Amino acid sequence: MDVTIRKDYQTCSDVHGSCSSGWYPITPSPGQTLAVYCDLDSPLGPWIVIHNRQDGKGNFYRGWNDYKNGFGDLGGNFWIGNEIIHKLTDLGYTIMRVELEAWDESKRHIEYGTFSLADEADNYRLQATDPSGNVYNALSYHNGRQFTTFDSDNDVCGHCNCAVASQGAWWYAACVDSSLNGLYKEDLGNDIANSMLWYNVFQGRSHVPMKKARMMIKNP
Ligand SMILES: [Ca+2]
Repeated sequence: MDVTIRKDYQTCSDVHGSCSSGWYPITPSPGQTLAVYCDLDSPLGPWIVIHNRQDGKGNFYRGWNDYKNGFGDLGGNFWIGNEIIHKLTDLGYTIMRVELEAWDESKRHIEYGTFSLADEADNYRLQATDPSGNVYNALSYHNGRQFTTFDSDNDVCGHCNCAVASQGAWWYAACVDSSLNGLYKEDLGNDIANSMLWYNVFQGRSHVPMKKARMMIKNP
């Protein structure tokens, strides 16, 4: 896929100041327009939202091609697609912010000053370094790992497929400190290893199901 950003909306920054948060078109390939959500409300934006989960709607237990090409409801719960994330990071969208909301409605965030996905030949290998924020860096364990889905096992668990074990798709190692595409579960006080989780959101607990999660990128 040849990603070009439409000149009139080359970046979310172009609409900053004159418009509010909303959907703006980019052109991932000639003749194809993709709406991306530009978040102008979160600090130090605007951002292009690449992943959003705000309730239990939508199936995130999907295979390689769905995660490659993207899926979901762009007005609700979605994964924008590994191919376009790779192309956008290649174009310089190399700052990534994760926003989390727990079931007690407390909020956490972490930003990565250096973020990129490699190409499909390298199974969309993750780089996420230079963290800052107010939550544990639960991507450190996944930094440098390839993407794994239930039908494409690129993790380092020799006896398992972490996507199957964790019911999601992620840059699994063996297996998770974070898994924002895991199952949507309510937090009733017990850790749930295959849920949409972020390690150590609450001190002393490892696999806490999140209520909301969002990932977004911008250029420096
Ligand atoms: Ca494996």
